Amino acid sequence: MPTTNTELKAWVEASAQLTKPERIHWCTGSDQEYEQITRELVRTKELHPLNSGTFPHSYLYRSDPSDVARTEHLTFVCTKDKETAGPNNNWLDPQVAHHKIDALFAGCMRGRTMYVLPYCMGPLGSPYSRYGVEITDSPYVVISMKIMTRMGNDARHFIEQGQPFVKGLHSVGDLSPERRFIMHFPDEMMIKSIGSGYGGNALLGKKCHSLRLASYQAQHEGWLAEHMLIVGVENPQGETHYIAAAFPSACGKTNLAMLIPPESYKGWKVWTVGDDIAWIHPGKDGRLYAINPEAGYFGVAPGTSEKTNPNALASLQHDAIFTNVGLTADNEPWWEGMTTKSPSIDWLGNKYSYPGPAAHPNSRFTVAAKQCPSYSPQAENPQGVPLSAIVFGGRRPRLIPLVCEAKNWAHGVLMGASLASETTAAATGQVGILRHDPMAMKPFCGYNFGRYWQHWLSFADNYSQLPKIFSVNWFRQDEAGKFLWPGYGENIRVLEWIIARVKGQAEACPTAVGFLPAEGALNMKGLSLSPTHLDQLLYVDHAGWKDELEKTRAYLEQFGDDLPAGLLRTLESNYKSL
Ligand code: OXD
Ligand code: MN
Repeated sequence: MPTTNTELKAWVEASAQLTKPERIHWCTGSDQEYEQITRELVRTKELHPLNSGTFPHSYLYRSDPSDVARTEHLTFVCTKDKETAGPNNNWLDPQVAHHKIDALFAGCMRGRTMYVLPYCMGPLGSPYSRYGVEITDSPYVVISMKIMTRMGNDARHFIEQGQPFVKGLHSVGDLSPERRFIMHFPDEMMIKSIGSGYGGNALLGKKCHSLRLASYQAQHEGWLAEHMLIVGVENPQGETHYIAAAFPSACGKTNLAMLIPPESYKGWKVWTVGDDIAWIHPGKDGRLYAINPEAGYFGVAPGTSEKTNPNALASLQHDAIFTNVGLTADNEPWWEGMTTKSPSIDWLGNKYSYPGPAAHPNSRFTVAAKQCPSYSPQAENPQGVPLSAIVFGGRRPRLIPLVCEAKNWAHGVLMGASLASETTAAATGQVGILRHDPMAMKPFCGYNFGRYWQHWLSFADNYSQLPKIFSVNWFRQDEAGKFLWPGYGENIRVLEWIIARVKGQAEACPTAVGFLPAEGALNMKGLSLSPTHLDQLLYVDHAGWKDELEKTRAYLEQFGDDLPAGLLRTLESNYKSL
């Protein structure tokens, strides 16, 4: 075995004993290995090579049609007691969970190769990076993890030197939703996932490690693991401010992370540090610093276009994997929202027939972060980037203003905790239902939300230079159901105001729900938006807010004794001010 780490050796041996693979392959993470695995997947027709002239080294992967999104009802957090996992998680006693899932793992890799993938989340050698080893029987997972993480010998080297590592065991099993589970054992730093090959369930470095286990670890160690993009916004004077922003899955994090400012914003530039996850640590100076633990993007394809995200399209011109998208007659990937060409084959591999869809609504692209034209020169900084602002946003047709600054840190935590959004195709279940999704972490917080909010609140006691907190809503609609705000590149206008507020240079109106941009404070140059639209975008409906806070209180109260008194107090004082 290519390891001297006795813990790793013993665990790989035990996993092989349980799953009975035909052979074991230790991944090196080399380009040759990637080539060899993709070649083999092409031979077995699991990968479909795309047009080599226009999309060189790129592939289409079609998953099992029943395995296209995260399955939250089959995802468990297995802590010693149920209260630690909290009402926000499905819980099983760890012993019961191991027993249940090991029965499914028994012999499941017979005749297959077991891949052992050492990986690092975060820049190699950063004091904030964390390590893991995923054992899997899915070669699709191997090539995806090569893109999404620092995978292979370099990561193994750190583990050999004694860095702790998360143990992840994954098998596609028989892909039956009846025998699918994603189980987390935070006290053992272990993940076991079976029955799904879908990214969020199977690339264990992503949601399972970097959010569920990491958030649990972060609570104990005094940092934060968040479902946030990270961007640097550079102004024409060359000054860059970093913003971390939490939005629920498939609500535009990747688009905001790769924003291109409109014509009227000459000299402004947005730099992408991360599009999905931020690990946030307090620095010695009392500021918060963020790293992106990932090395790639696993983005939602539909809706990605020249208009919405030209940087993503540019990133996808080579060396990308597309999952469950359609194909054009030229053997190029196609999805809803593309304005050029038309689909000829749908995501299931059938001849496309109108009205479609051609691509699954949760079809994805997987691509290395460094292929993005706006990839930040600071993205690999081992110390992370200093945060000027934290933003919470959801998909809300009514009530929530375009942008609002929290009155203070505790109010900002309440804003995050009150986040609600319409469900999307990133998880199985009905789409478009308004649900509470605090800090956009509902599917990802590895412990009791009540304790998580307390952890957030505690930062105000310990650090002096915290970022300001804001809420945004790009999705407010008029009476006729039309979006009031153009979004995408125009969102820079809101980011500009946020940064100006951080610098104490923009006017705001104090309202019962927070500080809103004063008249004329949002830069509208070059945007033809009627003043009534802007009024509607910033309108505070007091009765609606009272109702909202009552619903939030009812939601928060389910956390009982774990609900921080400070959060409830903040809610009550907001209620009174309405
Ligand atoms: C994702 C998700 O894939 O949030 O990032 O579901
Ligand atoms: Mn996500």
